[in-house]
Amino acid sequence: MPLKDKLISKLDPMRKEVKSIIKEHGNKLLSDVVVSQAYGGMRGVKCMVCETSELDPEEGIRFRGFSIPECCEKLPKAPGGVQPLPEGIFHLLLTGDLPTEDDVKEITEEWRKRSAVPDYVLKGIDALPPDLHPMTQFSIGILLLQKESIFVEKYQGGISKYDLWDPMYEDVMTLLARLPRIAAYIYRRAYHDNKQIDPDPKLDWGANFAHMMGVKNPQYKELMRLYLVLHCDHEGGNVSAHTTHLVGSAFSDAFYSLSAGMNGLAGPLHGLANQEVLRWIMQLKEKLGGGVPTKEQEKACWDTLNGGQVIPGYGHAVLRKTDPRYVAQREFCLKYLPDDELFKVVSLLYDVVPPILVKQGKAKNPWPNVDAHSGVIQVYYGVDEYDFYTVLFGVSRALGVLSGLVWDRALGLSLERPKSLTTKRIKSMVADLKPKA
Ligand code: AMX
Repeated sequence: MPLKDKLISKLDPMRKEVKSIIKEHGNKLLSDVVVSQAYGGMRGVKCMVCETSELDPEEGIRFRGFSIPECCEKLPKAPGGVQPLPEGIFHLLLTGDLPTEDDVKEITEEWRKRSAVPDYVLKGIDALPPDLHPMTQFSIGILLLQKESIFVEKYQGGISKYDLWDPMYEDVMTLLARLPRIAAYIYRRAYHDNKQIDPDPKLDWGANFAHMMGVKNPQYKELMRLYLVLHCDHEGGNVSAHTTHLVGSAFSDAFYSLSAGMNGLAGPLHGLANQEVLRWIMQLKEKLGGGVPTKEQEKACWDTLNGGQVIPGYGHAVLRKTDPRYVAQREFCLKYLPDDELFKVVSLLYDVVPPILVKQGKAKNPWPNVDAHSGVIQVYYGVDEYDFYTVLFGVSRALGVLSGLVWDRALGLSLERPKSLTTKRIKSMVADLKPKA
């Protein structure tokens, strides 16, 4: 069954289920909120819905119920490849079903058909300083695509809010089809004298992205397939997913919503941590005189902490164990680059950093997250322009947050509008508030 028909077959049952949950249980408490949570980034407050994935603090992410090892095993692979195809994870996130080989071929073909990036978008990027941070260029590139939004056209033509998922789906498919070209264009322009590489219509989405970036080693195509699967989604509350969802709740189209989400991903506490990790490791190497540093790393970690900075790539707002996305990348390294010097540094840091963070006693999770590992693999394949790493993350994250946007409109989710309070108001309330049991 074609992807869109499959999605259509899921809509009514899901809408009925949601409607009946709201009708029967709508006034039951999901969460209490205490004063410190209002000031503390709303950690742990259960107050939003995301269908595509769910994060367990101990186990890590599950995409539509499937863990990372299960996805790596069950999702279709490219001919001759062993890594899961990003088209497959998109199918899973969007429909809730594992795809067949034919399903992923259909998505590859659909994205190929929609992939031509209009000239004015490339010209718009050309007008930017090449040394403007790649995430800024990426966000602008996404916004420039907005001119062709079908969602806007249909909305202006008059459409029921329950039918908005359809033009949203169309925009999402076009946007995903074009993202690798925009990202690769920015990469080649910023770091390779603007020598652009034409897409190869025979390649799948991830491999074509690797090809357009110009990395020759064929293993890199496999890496990118894995990378684009691993970073795709992390439930609804993280900054990039929440921002995309929030902006979309105003019926802003997919281009506005994703661009906003990417601006959040560009923060160093979120996706930008991947570039910061590499910068930090290289500074460490320099400080320690090159080579694989030894336990002297401990001192360098303390210097960072005592300087009031965070150790990038460690800690997480929800996870309380080593991130399975870190583990999957570590397994890739053990297979393809076991003797790489930087991989050894990363492995040593895995021994050194957690006990230090525990000793410092602040971070609730001393274990590495996804960003602690991704950069060193890029360096191994010659992509050593750290500032570009968050764009790679962004291309992947689009798969999840855009699938979420289609479902937001399909379920008719409301404009997001929580209630804020002033400190003055909170002070006036606290005497009468009960402490959490
Ligand atoms: N190094 C030093 N201190 C850290 C730390 C780290 N890696 N992780 C957390 N802490 C500190 C916090 O800054 C906070 O200090 P404060 O009380 O002085 O404000 C304290 O420990 C408690 O924080 P927390 O509840 O454990 O984490 P959080 O939910 O507030 O923040 C995160 C989570 C990811 C922002 C934080 O762990 C961090 O800054 N890590 C480093 C940056 C990073 O790797 N970000 C990427 C995360 C994954 C992603 O989104 N891509």
